[in-house]
Formats: sequence, structure tokens, C-alpha cells
Amino acid sequence: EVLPVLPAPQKESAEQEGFADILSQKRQRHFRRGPPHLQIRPPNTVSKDGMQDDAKEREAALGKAQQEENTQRTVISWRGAVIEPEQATELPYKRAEASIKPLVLASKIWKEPAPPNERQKGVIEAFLHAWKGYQKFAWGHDELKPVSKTFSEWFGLGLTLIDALDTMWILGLKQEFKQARKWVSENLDFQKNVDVNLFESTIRILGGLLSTYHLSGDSLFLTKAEDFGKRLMPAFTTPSKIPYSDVNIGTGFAHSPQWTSDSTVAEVTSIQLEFRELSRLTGIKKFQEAVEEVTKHIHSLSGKKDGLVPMFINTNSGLFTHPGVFTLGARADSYYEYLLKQWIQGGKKETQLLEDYVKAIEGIKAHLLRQSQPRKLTFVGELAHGRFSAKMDHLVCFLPGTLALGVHHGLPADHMDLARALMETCYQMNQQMETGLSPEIAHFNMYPRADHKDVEVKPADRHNLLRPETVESLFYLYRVTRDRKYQDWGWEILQSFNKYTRVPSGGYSSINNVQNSHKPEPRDKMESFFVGETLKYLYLLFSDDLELLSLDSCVFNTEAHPLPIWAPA
Ligand code: DMJ
Repeated sequence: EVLPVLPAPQKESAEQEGFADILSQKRQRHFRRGPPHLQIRPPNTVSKDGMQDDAKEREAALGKAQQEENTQRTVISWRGAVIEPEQATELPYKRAEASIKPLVLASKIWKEPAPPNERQKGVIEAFLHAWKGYQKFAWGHDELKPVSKTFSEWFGLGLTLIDALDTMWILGLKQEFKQARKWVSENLDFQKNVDVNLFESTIRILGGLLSTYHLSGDSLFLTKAEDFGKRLMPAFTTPSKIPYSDVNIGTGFAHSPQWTSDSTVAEVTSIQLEFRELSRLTGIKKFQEAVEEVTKHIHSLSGKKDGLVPMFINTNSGLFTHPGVFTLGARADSYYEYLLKQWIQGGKKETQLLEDYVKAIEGIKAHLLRQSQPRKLTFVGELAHGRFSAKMDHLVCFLPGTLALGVHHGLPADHMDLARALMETCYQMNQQMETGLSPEIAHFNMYPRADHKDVEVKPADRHNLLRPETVESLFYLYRVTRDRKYQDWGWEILQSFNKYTRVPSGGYSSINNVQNSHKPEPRDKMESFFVGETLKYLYLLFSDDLELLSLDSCVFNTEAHPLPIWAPA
């Protein structure tokens, strides 16, 4: 099988082409090529019915055993009723047996990096300390509880281990990677009667497996990804095709949370990079079709405000619920991120995504941006039924990075001005705290009063969960500007993590109070994203090698798992 080398997409800077030109040219191409969900094709031949020839071959090669299994599924019993499979929530899949032969081989997003510099060695040291705790007290479990030296389970799928696989690869931790791979090979079994959150498990598990496949070229990870992806598919069997929030990967029973039939907008719109890539790799169209149905639906849905989306959507009606509340924080954040990143992933052909993204940025500027006092920090607040609130989640700190990424890919220069301003604000959200670590939520002071600081924190919001967003954005800002102050800011934050969240026996812990350096109060939990994202972005931030996971060859999912940018058609 030929390894399709994914060439770096042509640079389309605003200077070269003019931003308006980018849009109009793309629009024409888009118009000629039919609806968006049919436009994205892997770089293989496509037959009449849209299924790739290679995929057909592969499916044929999967052989008789698979066919027999399918036949047995034509009539199934689901909760006492005999129903046709199309009407049913799909049955659980058999555990993945042999490694599958991928349709598209692992991409060349990885090249051997230069030896780590001093700061990168600092990150490796931090990772190994985190890993020591996980190995000793939580091996194969979801999350380390470093203070009580035990673990907690969320899905019971070794979440931290999977989230950290590609970080180990990138940091060059061969032994640790090898040991973790062995666990995946021998112990990771998705045939489990357990509910998983579709979004969280997609970005962490599916994303982690796919990126590790691309980095390592080891088909074990793709086999596992395909198995897991199939088990998530019942989530899409809703009247509106807007997926349920939860799905049981063992029984195939998908459902909303007990108290509502709503799903969260960010959750249903931030699984696309992963499912699209899974389709590209396996040739199985349904993954991509399911998530693009959601994108299409939300694109044409009313209830937005200048490109800004509400936080909830109903799985029965397909309509936004609780309208009139707009935030870039929890429940909406990665909707915006994935508009841009899907456009990049698909080789900048899906103009609708770009248009929605650009419109949303204008919506942010029009409705959510303000400046604080006394330092005039630019921040992104929230709007609830016409009332502005000067509240900004730390989660919003993904935005400067996303804006910078857009500029790298040719979007207007004023996006970069906003990225720089917001980056300064996110840094201040860390720097103005006694511990040098950001609270979960900040409130900005908008009135000139001598006794007030720019950033204020309510008692309930003083915790820090070891989240990545500030350092994620620092990584992008440094890549795009090469301004070393961003590296220095990241280094300060790493020192603060070491000083206030490190647990001597191994691991790092989220803390309760970023404003008390004497008593930060460990919460006794190391979230999987600390090793999946925070430390990875710090390591990449400190690298001066632009080719190390180049922004022109890969796009990071919202859990920091790099996936290839598809070849231009
Ligand atoms: C991660 O799971 C992802 O970054 C997600 O997009 C937001 N929440 C956490 C990190 O804060």
C-alpha cells in the first residue's frame, strides 16, 4: 500500500491572496463540488456511490467471519423487542481481534526532533514525576489521586494512560511508552458495560489513539480506535441526529443525562476532527457522515447571535434550548475551535466552516469584548439575555491560540491583535494570583477604582484543575510570533505548577485556592489532561523547531492530540 505523504498545504496568507479573495475562491470551488459532506475525500480514488475503492477492498478482505457476524445482526432483540437493525441502537461490537489493515497509513506528521533543551528537560522531569505517581498508585485506571495514593474511575478505561500516550512519544520517553503500549495491547478492552460521555471519550480516547497511531505507525492504536469509534456510534441514533451525551460502549444504549434531553453545543460540535479522521483512515463513511450531519444542522439553525451559539441543543427537536446566553467558556468553547480546525484539517476547502468561524469572531468582538480597569486588559465576557457579565472562564484562554492558528493559516491580521491582547489577559489571570496559577473563573473589574485589581476571584472559583488553555495558547502565540516572552511566561507557569501542585510521592494535584500560596489545598486529583495537554503544550512551547509537529502538517484536537492535515485534493 502506498503511503500518501501529506504535503503541507499551500500557504495562503492574507498578504498573498487577500482574505476576501480566499473566501470567494473557496466559495466557487465549494459550489462546484457539491454539499460539504461530500467534499471531503481522502486522497484515494472514490467510486460512484462515494465509497472508496480501497475501503471496499479492505472490507472484502475482512473476510467471512465478519460477514457472518453481520448476518447474525439482521434481526436483533433490544430490550425485549425484536427490531430491524436500522431502527435499533446498534449492538455492541465484538472486541477487536487482529490488527486491521488501515486504508491510509500513518502520516508523516512526526520527524525525529533535536535533543531537548534545558526547559524541555524540565517538562520531561515534570512528566516523569506525574507518571511515577500514576504508575505506582493508579496504573490502568482513569485518574490518579496523588495525595491519597489511589485512583478514581470515570469510564474505567485507563483514561490518563491513553491521554498520555502521544505525550510520551513526543517527549521521547520510550520505556514508558513501551510499557503503556503493552497495557493497551493486553488490557484495554472496550467490551465493558459502562456509560461514557461521547465528547470526553472522543477527544481523549479516540483522539489519543488516532494521534498515537499517526506518530508511531503502530496499527494496534488504529485497531483500538476503530473498535471504540464503532461503540460510540449509537449516540447518533436520536430523532434529530444531534447525538446523546452518553453511550454505553458495552450494550450500545445511548441516552441523555437523566434530567434533560438536551446535549451541550460544544460537545456535539467538538467530535468532528476525530470521527472524520477515523473515516479517512478506515474508509468507513458512517463516522464522518454522522458528525457532518451535526455540523450542517447547526450551521443552518436559527438562534445564533452574529455567529455566537447558545449552550444547549435538544436531541429530539434539534433546536437550541435556553437561548439568549452566549459564552466562549464551558459548553460553547470548542464549537468555535473546531470550526477553524476542521477547515484546516480538510485542506481549507470547506468554506462554510471558515465563514461561520470568521462570523463568530466578529460576534465576539461586537458583543463579548471589554477592557478591564485599571490596566485595560482585553477580556471576553458573557451575555445573558442582553446583560453583559464580566466573567471569563479559564477555558476561554484557548481563544488566543486559536486566533493565532487562524492567522497562521491566512486569516486577517486583526485576529492576531486580538490574540496578543487576550494572551496578555490570560497571563495576568495567572500572574495576579499568589500562586501564579489561574483560577477556574475570573471576574474583571470594569470601573476605575483605586482599590480594585483587574482580576477578581469569587471564593467558589478559586480552584485550579491543572488545565492547559493558557499554555496551549502560549504555544501557538510563540509559534506564530517567535516572541520569547511567551516561552518565559510558560516557564513561570511550569514553576508554579511545580511549587504548588506537585505531590512529593508522585503526581500533581489540582488545588482549591490559587490565592493562598501558604495553603493552596490540594484537591487530590490529577486530571488526565495535565499529562495529555498541559505538559505537552509546555514541551512544544519550549521547542524552537517549527517542524516539530508543524502547524502546516497537523492540527491538534481539543485535547492536544495531533492529527494530520489532509492532502489538498
Ligand atoms: C480538556 O478536556 C479539553 O481541553 C477540553 O476542550 C476542555 N476541557 C479540558 C481541559 O481544560
